[in-house]
Amino acid sequence: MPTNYHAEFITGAVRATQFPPAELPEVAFVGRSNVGKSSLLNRLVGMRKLARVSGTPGCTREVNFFRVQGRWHFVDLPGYGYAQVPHQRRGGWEESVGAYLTARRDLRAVIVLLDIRRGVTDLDRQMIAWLQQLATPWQPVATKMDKLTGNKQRKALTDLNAESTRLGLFALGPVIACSALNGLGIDALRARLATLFDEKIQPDFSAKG
Ligand SMILES: Nc1nc2c(ncn2[C@@H]2O[C@H](COP(=O)(O)OP(=O)(O)OP(=O)(O)O)[C@@H](O)[C@H]2O)c(=O)[nH]1
Ligand SMILES: [Mg+2]
Repeated sequence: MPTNYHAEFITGAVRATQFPPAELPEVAFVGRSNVGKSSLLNRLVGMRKLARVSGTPGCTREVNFFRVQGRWHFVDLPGYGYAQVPHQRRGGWEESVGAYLTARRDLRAVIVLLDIRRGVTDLDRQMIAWLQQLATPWQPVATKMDKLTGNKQRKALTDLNAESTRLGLFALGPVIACSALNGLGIDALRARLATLFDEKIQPDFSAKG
């Protein structure tokens, strides 16, 4: 299976003045701290070390922009719901992510990551409501599917789908069930992104993982 796109880090920003020019169509990844945003982005482009990953929540602290295939921007956002974040940094989250989501001209859609073991939490509902207010299309993605098996996995996915259907305004489609660990759902997510960018994704076989 072809796995790699050519991707490069552009910049990390904490406020709007530091964002790179909005010259390419963009998709952003949001979700709770530790839900697996950076891991999913890495798996999606087939480069293990592109975005920094950590078992400790609060790993990604800046709005990180990546150029993919020279044609799109993928944007890795700091997570929410990290209780230990001091007040000042919470303010920083609102300033950076808020500025990003409200003002980014070429933002095509936001991928909302939901941990399959947790379902949709109150903070996720707030994020989705915010995206709906901004009329931003969003795609629900379940992460860490490998952590559940059998009936538990099926039930959790059914519940997650029911909840995101209920929250359906501006949703792009049903939940895409993913695992950054074993690659489940990555092709489906790529196909959804390809539709979003209205073109066929052309994998770059030369890129290194
Ligand atoms: N088993 C399993 N672990 C995962 C998966 N995705 C991420 N993880 C682990 O979950 C932890 C958090 O992953 P990150 O990708 O850093 O999470 P994040 O959402 O970017 O977190 P912040 O940057 O803090 O907001 C790391 O220990 C990852 O290895 C997955 O699909 N399966
Ligand atoms: Mg991260």
